[in-house]
Amino acid sequence: MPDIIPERSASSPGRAGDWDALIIGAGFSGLYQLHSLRDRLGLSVQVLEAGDGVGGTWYWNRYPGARCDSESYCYSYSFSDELQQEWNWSERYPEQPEIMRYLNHVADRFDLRRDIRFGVRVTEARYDEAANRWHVTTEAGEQLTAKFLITAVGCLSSANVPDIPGLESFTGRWYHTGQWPHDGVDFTGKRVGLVGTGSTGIQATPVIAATAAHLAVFQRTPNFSVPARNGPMADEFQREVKANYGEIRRKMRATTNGHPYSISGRSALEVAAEERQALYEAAWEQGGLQFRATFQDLLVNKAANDTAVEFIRSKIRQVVKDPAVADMLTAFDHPYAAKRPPIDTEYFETFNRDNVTLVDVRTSPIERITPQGIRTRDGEYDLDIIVFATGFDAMTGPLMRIGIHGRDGRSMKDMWNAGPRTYLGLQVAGFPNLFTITGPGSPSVLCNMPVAIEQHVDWITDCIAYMRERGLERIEATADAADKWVEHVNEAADATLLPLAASSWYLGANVPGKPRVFMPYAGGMARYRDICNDVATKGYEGFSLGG
Ligand code: N01
Repeated sequence: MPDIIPERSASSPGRAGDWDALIIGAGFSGLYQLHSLRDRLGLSVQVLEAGDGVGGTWYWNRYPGARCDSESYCYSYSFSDELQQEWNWSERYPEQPEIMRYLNHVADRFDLRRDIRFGVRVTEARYDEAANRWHVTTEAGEQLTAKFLITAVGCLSSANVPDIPGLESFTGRWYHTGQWPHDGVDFTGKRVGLVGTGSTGIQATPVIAATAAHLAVFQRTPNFSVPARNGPMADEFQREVKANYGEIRRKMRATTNGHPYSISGRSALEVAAEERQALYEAAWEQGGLQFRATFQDLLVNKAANDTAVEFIRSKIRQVVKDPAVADMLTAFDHPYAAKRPPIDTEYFETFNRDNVTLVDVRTSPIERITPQGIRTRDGEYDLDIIVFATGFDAMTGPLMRIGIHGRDGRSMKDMWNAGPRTYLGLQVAGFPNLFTITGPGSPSVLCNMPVAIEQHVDWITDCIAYMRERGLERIEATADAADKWVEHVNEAADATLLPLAASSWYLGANVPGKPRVFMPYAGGMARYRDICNDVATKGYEGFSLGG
């Protein structure tokens, strides 16, 4: 797609406050969607962003140790060759400030800021059928209208602060990692409690432990983690990547997870024990999410998965000196990678420090937060700071907190009270001209996110171009297509081990009262892309289009 920037801004509204398209969110997806609709199609577009800057999830998640688990050279946009040639990454995995520098560079390079309004939170969106317009209301009470409404709100942007009794009585300071203060938190000399051992808690633990007087990690579910093996980006590797970006991007688009590596064709069960061990050792040394690709059946065959579980368990036991702590860290209750697998830098090593305690809140649950700290069934922990690394109301949360009402005033919240229902994760029946980038029912979080985002943005942009060429004003997923898609999403999940993790946020299980439905599409990114392309080639099969 060419980087065409028209001489005149296309983004002046036809009449006050009325736009061709409104986009909610200025993260990876909102920025690229703005560029595509404005600079490729020439539409009038406004982006409404709650934060004071671009970045989306990276704007909010500034917690200590925040770093991307995808490798930097492939956690980036592919739509502009000039952009990928001019940008240099400094490490194997980019740290949060580096991703922010990158996204700010993108916003400047493509002159995006003039069409983004910062500090504007959308509180309601209602579809007006007679006018075929979306009416959007902001927290400040402003009203805007648009023919197309596109949510670019991310999958992990609605913080989940657990409802633990007594939190309001705590006399220290508490923070959620997804709403981290922009001027940072000084842990020096402080007694810190960290609740949660997902990807975030596992990244934050070693960094907080390095300066805190004492760190207590409250673990409910032991988690698998593989070393990230982060390090500086070698100049030679960067040159090689840039010389081969075309091929690398082609490969990323053709794989299940949107990463530039293939999953092995071998079963973990067909190789001899010694060879299996050697392959796991090599993958462990290499580090990163690629560990999942060591064998083709790790995510579909429990016996194969068990071999990975045993390997990781033995590695943790070699690192952690106290056998009782090692027991707590390895009392796994789910298959490896059935929850999003973290990668780490010295997470397990941190439990060998004198100033770190692991607290098992599975056997001894948190009872309440007191003015002094956290009380579990069996102990009291005096704290100056509590850090909640307790995750997000994922995928549906960011959409639900905007009151979205479709045809006949029907609310998305009511419609999804038994779980999300979309067609391709892109549209919801009864909500014409609304597109949900990386919505539930699409691969999104099971994929390297920029790959999933670019695929959705390109598909939406092509769809709107198709409509404009034919004078079509309205597109809406049919209820029948959505029903069939939901069935297919369930089948795809059931063909894997992913639903076996009882507490996974993929299932909504981390938020009390949320329906347990496997939300992302587990059929693989490459297959999903083919399905979406096929739907478009057949004149947007499963959608009803009107004048
Ligand atoms: O959240 P999580 P996260 N009492 O939901 C625990 C992405 N990400 O922020 O498992 C006690 O995974 C909960 O325990 P349990 C990535 O996709 C990406 O870590 O429910 N504990 C769990 O241990 C990731 O998967 C990157 O029993 C409570 C933890 O809190 C996603 O974001 C970095 C509790 C939550 O883990 C979310 O990760 C970080 C309670 N009441 C994250 N409630 C990068 O690539 C919850 N927990 C950079």
